[in-house]
Amino acid sequence: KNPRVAVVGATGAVGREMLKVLEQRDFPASEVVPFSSARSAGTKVPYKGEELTVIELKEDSFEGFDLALFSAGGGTSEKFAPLAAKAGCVVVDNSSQWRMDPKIPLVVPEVNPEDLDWHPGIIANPNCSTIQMVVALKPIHDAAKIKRIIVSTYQAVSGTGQKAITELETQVSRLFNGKEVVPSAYPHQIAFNCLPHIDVFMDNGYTKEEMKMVNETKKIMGDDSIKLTATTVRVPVFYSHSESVNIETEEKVTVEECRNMLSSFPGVTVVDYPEKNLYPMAIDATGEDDVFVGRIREDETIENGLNMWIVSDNIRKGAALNTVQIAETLIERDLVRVK
Ligand code: A2P
Ligand code: 11C
Repeated sequence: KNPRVAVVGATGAVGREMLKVLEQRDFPASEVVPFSSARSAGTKVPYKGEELTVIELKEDSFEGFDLALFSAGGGTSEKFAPLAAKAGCVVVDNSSQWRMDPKIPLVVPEVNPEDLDWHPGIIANPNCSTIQMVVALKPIHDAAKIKRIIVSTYQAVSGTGQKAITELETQVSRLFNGKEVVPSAYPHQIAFNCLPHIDVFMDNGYTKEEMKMVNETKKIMGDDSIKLTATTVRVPVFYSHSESVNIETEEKVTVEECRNMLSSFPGVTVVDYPEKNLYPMAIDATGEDDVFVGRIREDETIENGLNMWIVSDNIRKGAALNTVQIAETLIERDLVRVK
């Protein structure tokens, strides 16, 4: 028997992509039902050639469901994920609400699928900028133990949601027509600009996005000894996050060995042909499933160091696809009880 699946936040940027990914991967569901807040209840979303009617999420919405995929913000997950779990659903949650809870597994299927085995009804999907980095670094960590990571990100506006996608479009168009822009999704103009500010500032001077990368990486890799420091930057790109990553390893890894390791790792494509001007780019990664890695080169200032450039579609592998892959892995490992 196939699970009956609730998609919570189905009208959002990630929720819509979840429906698309479920359809593209022919996910074995007996039924897929989209939920949103009262604001968009009654609107239609496309799925498998049909238009599904979006239903308002209520406390008793989860009766009769086996699996619930959430992407409707932390507040919605805080309130509704425990209700869904209580109703017998397995929840895969894309918000930051449960990620650092020691009782909740935080999973990237290529990296730590075994952590699904101890799920208590809720599984957390990591932050997009963390997911693409750990997929690329996992084979290197296994082979040579990563001691330290220095990462700077170049993140697309779609990470903020639909309102920021619209804001970048509007600002570009208004500026070209000589009109003024009034920032709303961000504290400053995002068109033709870079903001070293993602999510809120914390007491230590880092942003929450930067601290998510630090803490989530350790939890997913199952290694608290990895040192990580991050600078996260919003850039005027619609889709796909790019990352400049510097690592220091315990054992030596040559550029050639790194390319080989990454090429044979599931979910990674190496694009590294500088002589042909070929390297990963946001516009090429968008709509794709893989994490793309290039510009692999030795850090000549330390004994065992590498630099690389990691790009992936933040809405797909960074959110919707990873969530659906977690659901698929749960089914493969027989961890969903279909009522
Ligand atoms: P709605 O369209 O009704 O606001 P995005 O991140 O792109 O802005 O999308 C957020 C998604 O989360 C939307 O589908 C939104 O629905 C949904 N959402 C927000 N708040 C709630 C809530 N309290 N209950 C259910 N869905 C919610
Ligand atoms: C961004 N990484 O690009 C954020 C979006 O914790 O799931 C995802 C936030 C999160 O703005």
